[in-house]
Amino acid sequence: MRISRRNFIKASAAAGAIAAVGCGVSGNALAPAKGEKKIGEAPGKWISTSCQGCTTWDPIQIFVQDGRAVKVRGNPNSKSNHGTCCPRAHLTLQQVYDPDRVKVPMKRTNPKKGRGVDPQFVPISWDEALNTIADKMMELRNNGEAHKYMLNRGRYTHMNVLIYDAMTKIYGSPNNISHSSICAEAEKSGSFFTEGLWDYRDYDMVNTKFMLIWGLDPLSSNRQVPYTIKMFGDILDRAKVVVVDPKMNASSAKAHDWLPVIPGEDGALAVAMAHVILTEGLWYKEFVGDFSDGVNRFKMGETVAEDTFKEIQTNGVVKWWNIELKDKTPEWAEKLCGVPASKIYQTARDMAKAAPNVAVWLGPGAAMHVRGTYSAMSVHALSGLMGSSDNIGGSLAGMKVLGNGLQKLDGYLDETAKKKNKKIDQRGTLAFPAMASGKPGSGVITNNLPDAIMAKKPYDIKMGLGYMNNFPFSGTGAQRWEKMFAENEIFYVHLTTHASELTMFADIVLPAAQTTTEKWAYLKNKGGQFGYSTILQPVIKPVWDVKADETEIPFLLAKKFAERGFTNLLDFYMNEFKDVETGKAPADEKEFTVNAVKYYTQPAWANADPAQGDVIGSWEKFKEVGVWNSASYKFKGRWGKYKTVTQKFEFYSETLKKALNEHAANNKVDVDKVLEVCNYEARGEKAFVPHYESPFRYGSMEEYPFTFVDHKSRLNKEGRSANCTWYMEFKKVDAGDASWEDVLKMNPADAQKLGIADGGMAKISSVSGTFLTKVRYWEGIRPGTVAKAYGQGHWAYGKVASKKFGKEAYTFNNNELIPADYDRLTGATARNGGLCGVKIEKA
Ligand SMILES: Nc1nc2c(c(=O)[nH]1)N[C@H]1C(S)=C(S)[C@@H](COP(=O)(O)OP(=O)(O)OC[C@H]3O[C@@H](n4cnc5c(=O)[nH]c(N)nc54)[C@H](O)[C@@H]3O)O[C@H]1N2
Ligand SMILES: Nc1nc2c(c(=O)[nH]1)N[C@H]1C(S)=C(S)[C@@H](COP(=O)(O)OP(=O)(O)OC[C@H]3O[C@@H](n4cnc5c(=O)[nH]c(N)nc54)[C@H](O)[C@@H]3O)O[C@H]1N2
Ligand SMILES: [Mo]
Repeated sequence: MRISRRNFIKASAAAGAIAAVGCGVSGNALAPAKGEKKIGEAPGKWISTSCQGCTTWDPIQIFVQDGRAVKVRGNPNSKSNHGTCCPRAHLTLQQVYDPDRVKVPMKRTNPKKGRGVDPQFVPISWDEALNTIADKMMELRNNGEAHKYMLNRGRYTHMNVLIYDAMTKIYGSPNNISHSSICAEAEKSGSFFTEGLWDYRDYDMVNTKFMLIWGLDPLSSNRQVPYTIKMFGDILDRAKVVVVDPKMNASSAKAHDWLPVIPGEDGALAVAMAHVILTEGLWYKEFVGDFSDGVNRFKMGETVAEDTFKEIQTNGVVKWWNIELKDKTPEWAEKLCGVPASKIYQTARDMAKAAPNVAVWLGPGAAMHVRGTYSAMSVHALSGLMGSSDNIGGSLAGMKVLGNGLQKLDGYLDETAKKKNKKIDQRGTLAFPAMASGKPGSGVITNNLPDAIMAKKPYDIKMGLGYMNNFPFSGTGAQRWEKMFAENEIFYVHLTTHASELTMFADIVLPAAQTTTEKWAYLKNKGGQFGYSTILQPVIKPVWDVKADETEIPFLLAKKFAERGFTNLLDFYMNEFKDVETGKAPADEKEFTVNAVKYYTQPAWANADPAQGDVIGSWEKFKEVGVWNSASYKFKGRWGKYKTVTQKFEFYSETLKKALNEHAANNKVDVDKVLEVCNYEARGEKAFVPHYESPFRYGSMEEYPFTFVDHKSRLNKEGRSANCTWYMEFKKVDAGDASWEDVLKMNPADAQKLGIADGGMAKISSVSGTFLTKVRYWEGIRPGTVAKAYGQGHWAYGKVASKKFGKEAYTFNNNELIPADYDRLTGATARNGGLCGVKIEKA
């Protein structure tokens, strides 16, 4: 090999470009338009917008030439991504120009519903579509059944308040149901029940000296993907990086150490680390405090008197020790979690050496378990012991992002809208505490909808409107969603770019504007120590006859309601969304949309105080720069003011105790009964401290000896990129995966024992069913476990994603294999933590 690295890169970049143009790309985004100049020859312009590929909500810019979007980059004005984007932002081009998009409104003419049943969609006008929807909604309302209408929200922008909140509430239904609990809700309980933060965290990648990445792969997914890709090399130079994940991933491939935990045993590993930190006197004294006489009484197996320890920023460290930690040695943990005791000691000691500049990055892999609240708390409690909560190099809350919230709706609610009806998802019932922000019954339980609706408990549902969601694919126990739609008369409307699985059950399909490229909106997020507000705008003329899901469609429906005598929603939209500069009321749905974005973002773009963040000056300038950055993070601002019951970082969670007691009282039982019904092991005081719970598993070890590990692909934009050829072509960027394939990754030792060849076929079965899959040998997965990336296995969506559109998938969807269950304290869907036992046989 005589080729230099630089020349090699040049050569491969050229080959890549040829492949991209020549491979029959969906829509051929890069091909010159007829009679126009080639890329590079005609003038063009970078336009600011935001990637909607994941919850990073990355500020980006798109280069537009002759009205075509041709290239994507990170927005250089962003302080959170430093002008970078991740591989997925580029897929936007194929999404918007995908020839398989829904191009006009359609209605179903075949009343029969089911997988493989042709809906016999026929094109209709926007007017007919909106009239039909408005008639149905008004009919329900006039019959006193407004609550039998539900709004389903999948991915969204912050404009969702107009359709998700305002439209649903003013119309008079309690059922605005989001996807949050099939997302990563259980993770939030880790920081909430310890430090009162019901949110995802930011992690200080600039200053961290030890990074413990636990149950996620931040180079591939999570919420700061571009920034992590940019920073990871620096972090490796400065800090020790350790990854806890049953399978190797992009981060552990580079990290100093990888602890391949047995799925679901995270709690054992975490409490054993805490045990080492306490017995060896390694906690961060300035945060946690110390024994009054400086003598460490944390000795294996020994109870400690509470009054001997004086805590500073924390609550209950001695209680935690006495109730849970005193016997939880690394030797005990090793047998459960599969990580050698020596590694547990070493990791705890190395981490403590770096305290308080320690980032314990908690991800869904350690939280979205059946007993996930407690593993999430156990992992996050390490940030307390390290004094790294809200500290330099540690785990941070967000900076305030300036913006206006949803206006008050009270004046627009009539008798129907004021009626108190229960929500359909059974939140707040004994088996579903769903304690978002510690309030019982306040969290959504998305994936329980099929069961609740089929049982008609609390009642039946007659109509649904969903946007940017695909629950029959994205929810575990996916079969239940299909059954619900096939067997119940639910008039369903889908606002979508593609005919996905959910669309195939719809009665009306409305072509939605593609979020990143065709729609006005904004998003708020945090990353790299800054908060930000980032704009989305139509960078091109919409490719098809589409409308914006969160703004234009509800506005047009409001007009239709008004024509039918119900004016409240239109009144709200007309009165509250005058142009903030001219005071002019919106003339149509387009003006309404821009007025609304302008109104919600005004405090940011009009900000004049540099202490708050960027001073942009005008709406025009905001559209150009695309992003408003807050001032940088103020460390330790929350010390002494945590939003917990004690205002301290709680190792003994008075906050969880209060919430559990409230839920028990609501249901006239005691806390132990709640824990029993909700399938937790703790009883008594243990329920209030981070502690170990054994993983709950579907399928016995005898019948289903392997454990299934589900994970995200670097190229997944949740479920939205599956029809891109670039997704398929570059699939090999996921460690262990292959392009144009969806393989089950098996340790060669396991596969050989079963006589399965590398590249051979196998049958995989769980309690939910049996599926065929291709097997790939991979040492990056621990024996006894098998892994497959989530994202493929569509039987609808488009020509690339499915084998026979509307009928057949070329592989299986992980959510058909994984049975539906929950971390009931949060309502979150469990898909990690080893809940899915599987059997593998040679096929
Ligand atoms: N590339 C990509 N990035 C995304 C998204 C996307 O679709 N694609 N979506 C965005 C969204 S909506 C979200 S919610 C976030 C979530 O994304 P992340 O926060 O990164 O988390 P997941 O990939 O859901 O977490 C699964 C990880 O946990 C590991 N795991 C599985 N079981 C266990 C276990 O028992 N213990 C431990 N310790 N680990 C386990 C898996 O191997 C995998 O690495 O990502 C966002 N970013
Ligand atoms: N097994 C497994 N399941 C998972 C995950 C996993 O890691 N493993 N991840 C989970 C997570 S974190 C999340 S957040 C959920 C996401 O799950 P959902 O909220 O259901 O979102 P998507 O699957 O992305 O589906 C979005 C649908 O919207 C449509 N669509 C695509 N682009 C647009 C657009 O621009 N506008 C509109 N209006 N519609 C559009 C398409 O029909 C697409 O199918 O999935 C969850 N499901
Ligand atoms: Mo998510």
